[in-house]
Amino acid sequence: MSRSVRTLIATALLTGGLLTSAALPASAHDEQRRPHRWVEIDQVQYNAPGEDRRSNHSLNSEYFTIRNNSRHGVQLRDYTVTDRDGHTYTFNRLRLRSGQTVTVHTGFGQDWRLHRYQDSRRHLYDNNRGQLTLRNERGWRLDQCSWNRFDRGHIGC
Ligand SMILES: [Ca+2]
Ligand SMILES: [Ca+2]
Repeated sequence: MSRSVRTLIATALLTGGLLTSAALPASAHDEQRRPHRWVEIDQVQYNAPGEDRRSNHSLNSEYFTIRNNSRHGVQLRDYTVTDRDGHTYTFNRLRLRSGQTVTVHTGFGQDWRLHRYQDSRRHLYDNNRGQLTLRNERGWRLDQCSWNRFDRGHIGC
């Protein structure tokens, strides 16, 4: 977790505390907005195990995961994950429950709840060095995860 995200969380906790102490009723809108700050990049398998072939199996063995660490469900529609080359994945409608993780695979597949597919014909993430950035539907940066070749193909963020 980046320092900026920690700061956001600290700010959010403080704000939540102030709201609670003031006994202000939280609207449904607030409940939806606040938890966005606890959604983060959990893991990146940037190098598919074995030789990189363009088989769908190899492509789908390259993936990243997004986790909802908040206590509330979060709607991920229009959340984006961008890499350094400017490639962007945009989430369709998906409500991620508290504690749930969604896996986004590089290759082809039928989207179902916690597995999504980018339908790419090539591997997307550099095996030596790269970075993913998660933004919410408003474009606010929620998390960032970087790797290099010493991470051996997989990184927990
Ligand atoms: Ca790769
Ligand atoms: Ca590989």
